[in-house]
Amino acid sequence: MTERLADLLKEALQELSKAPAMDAVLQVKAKYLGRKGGIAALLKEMGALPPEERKKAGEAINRAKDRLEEEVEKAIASFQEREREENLRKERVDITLPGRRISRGTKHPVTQVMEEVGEIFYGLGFDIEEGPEVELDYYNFEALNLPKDHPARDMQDTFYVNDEVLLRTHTSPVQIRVMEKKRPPLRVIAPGTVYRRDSDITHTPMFHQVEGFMVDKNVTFSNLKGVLTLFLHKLFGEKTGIRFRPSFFPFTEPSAEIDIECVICGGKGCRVCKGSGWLEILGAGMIHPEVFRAVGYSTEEYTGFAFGLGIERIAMLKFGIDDLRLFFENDLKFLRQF
Ligand code: 2NL
Repeated sequence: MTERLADLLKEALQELSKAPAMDAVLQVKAKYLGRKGGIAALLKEMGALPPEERKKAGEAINRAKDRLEEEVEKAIASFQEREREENLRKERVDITLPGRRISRGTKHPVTQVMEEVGEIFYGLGFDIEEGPEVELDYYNFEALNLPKDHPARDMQDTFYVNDEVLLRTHTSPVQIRVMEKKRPPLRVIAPGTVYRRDSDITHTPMFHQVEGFMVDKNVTFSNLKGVLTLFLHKLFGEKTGIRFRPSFFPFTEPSAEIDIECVICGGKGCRVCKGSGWLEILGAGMIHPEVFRAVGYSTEEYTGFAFGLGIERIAMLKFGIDDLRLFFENDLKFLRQF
């Protein structure tokens, strides 16, 4: 029996040493140390030995079992360590590789100009206000001295939702709402999207506008000239020539249109300024007494000026864009240039 035990141990250790992987080690463990394994078989046989031999045989088998168990545990530990190292190798990252570039979007040129206009007026103490794009006829027309059937309503083709509701054709209704809610002194600009039933090479049915106004005691046409001159010089450069021409709007009296020297040809005359050397850039005027009456302001106590400008037109001039439709195609090759 001693000899068979020695052979069994030798065989087991040999198989263990040749085990190529974890599952082979576990097979060896089961084959020799399991409930139906070689060691268990010898322990069973031991019962048949005479009592005086049994003790010695028992001790020998247990020693062999301990030894084998120790070797099996070592083999298991070694394969576990190997597996761990393998996993670490697989998970290794090259921290010197450059990261994936995040492609950044750009602000739309219309947004850029809107923000720049906003910043200039903000610097002059104007508040920036917004309002609904779906408006009441009252705020868009009536309160601006454009009663129903007024011929001047033909100047603007309007998208109507129903008799009383429409898409605002300018941002003036925002200013009416502000005047209704607050009392002078007021300095406000209203940037935003507006809608008109107009669609050709130079008109889109949706476009952007900034309107502004100032109301206080003793606001004069000189204040209008001063503020708008300063604004245009900031926007187009201090050396840009500016001129005021008389004009007409139903909501201002007197009214003016303001031109700048053509930024394309410097005033010599070109295709963009149609040979005149001047570009129309702003409409403005002293707020009409009828508008003050609609918002309940005393025309004795207060005067004010108001103005409006189209953002797309300014963006075209500032960035040298010759086709309005480019703003609304959302072609990234176009948009990324600004
Ligand atoms: C233009 C002309 C203008 C106004 C807008 C205005 C607003 C109120 C009262 C009086 Cl609440 N006027 N706005 C005044 C004059 C001209 O815009 O050519 N816009 C693109």
